[in-house]
Amino acid sequence: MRATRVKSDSMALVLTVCAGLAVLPERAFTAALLPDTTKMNVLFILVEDWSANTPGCYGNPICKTPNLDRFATSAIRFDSAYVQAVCCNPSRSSFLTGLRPLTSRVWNNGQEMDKSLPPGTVTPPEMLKKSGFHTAVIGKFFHTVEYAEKQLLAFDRIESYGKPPGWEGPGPILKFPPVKRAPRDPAPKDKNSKEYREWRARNSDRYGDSGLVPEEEGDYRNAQIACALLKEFAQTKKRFFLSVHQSRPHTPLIAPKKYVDMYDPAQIPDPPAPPVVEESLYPRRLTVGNPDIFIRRQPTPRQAKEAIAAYYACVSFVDSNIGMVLDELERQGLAGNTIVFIMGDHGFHLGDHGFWSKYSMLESTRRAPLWVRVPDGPANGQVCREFVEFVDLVPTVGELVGLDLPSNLEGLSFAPLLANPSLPWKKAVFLVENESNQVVRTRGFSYMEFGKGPVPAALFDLEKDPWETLNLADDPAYAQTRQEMAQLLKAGWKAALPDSIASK
Ligand SMILES: [Ca+2]
Repeated sequence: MRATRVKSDSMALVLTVCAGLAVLPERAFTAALLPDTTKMNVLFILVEDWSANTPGCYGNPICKTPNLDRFATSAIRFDSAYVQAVCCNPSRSSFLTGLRPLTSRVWNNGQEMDKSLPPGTVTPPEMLKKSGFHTAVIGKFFHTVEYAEKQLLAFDRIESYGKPPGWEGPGPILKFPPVKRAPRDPAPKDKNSKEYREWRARNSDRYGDSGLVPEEEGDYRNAQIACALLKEFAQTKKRFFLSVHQSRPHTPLIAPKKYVDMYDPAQIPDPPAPPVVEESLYPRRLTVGNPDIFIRRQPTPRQAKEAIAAYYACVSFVDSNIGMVLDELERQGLAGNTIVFIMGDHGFHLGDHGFWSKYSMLESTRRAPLWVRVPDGPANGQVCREFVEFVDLVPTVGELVGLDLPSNLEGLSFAPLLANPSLPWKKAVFLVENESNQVVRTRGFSYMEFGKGPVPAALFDLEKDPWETLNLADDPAYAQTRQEMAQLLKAGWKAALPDSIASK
């Protein structure tokens, strides 16, 4: 049930500061310290395959993200935000339903979301449309149109993306000149064929100059469409939910030359975890290989640096596009009445462990960037280092804008952290690769269980070994830790809820 809200006032803020958190404030009390968000718009900016190690405000000294860094000064940046699945479809199917992968029944890219979800599951566009929002999406939201036809029908406007059968919304708000580019050969139908694998390698396994100017790029155009829609929303005064997608830095790692030229590969450090993966560390990847770039092979050290530089170029290009949208939000006078979420859909390995993809249960896959700005939020500009999970997104949006949410959600609204980012919160985060391979991460350790294969479990001491290179599962000195982590994994997410919530 949603907390009764009151407009924040200076007295309430003073009370929190004086309380000093010696006693955990009531959840409703904390959330009530936020401004009244129940009439606000919602803007989502979703970015594909985005390593949390890359934005400047996340501590990267090389990758340039001036717009995101500036946005971070007016938002909460979540430093410990974790996805629940190892790749796109299951991660999105989780954070866009509020269900974990073993409940959504989607844990790989081949499982069709709308055929798998438990009956009665509703997603943000459906909930928000029912609540009177004008719902608009630009580019990808769910993994594919085919996997979410019913859910996509809830969008009043679909731009720059396929339309589900029966959708009858308006045509494109902007018309763009055609782009001259080398024709892309169509994908072979049989996804298990050798021809399909070769096609995928041709289209994904490359990096560098895209050969296009920004104005010709889909991601730039998505940002332009967003600006046009924001202008329309400002004029019509519709209460809106708008999702804007950026397809970079997903492979191929190509961007307009001006962004590629920002980085000198010689200045890029080697990947921080060695490319040779011992079988005792992490078994599955040895047989699968990298499916996105450097497919089934390893780059030379020089190629690795070039690819990382190209990934940074893609991130800087995305940053520029996001800046365009955020500036328009200001220009149209909507920033003061719009909650903004900027987020990846999962992380990406940039050569650590020799991985150049997602699909692992390691930190590079499971951690993703997340910023949230509630206009005039009392803690804006701060960093939240508490654990949040992407499955918390639906409950959070629901609490902020006042939705009636289903009772079976498996996340927890982190709205209280938007008022006070230091509030003691979740004790652990959880992610699965499938029904048998799972991980739990606490502040000090990550612990994985593998249902099959030669290595049944992996334990990493994240204080001493943040890049997870030394499996301590069989180290007698860590026997008790292993037992505790195994118990926590078995007990699951409810056992890791904040004490203030768990005791209710
Ligand atoms: Ca993705």
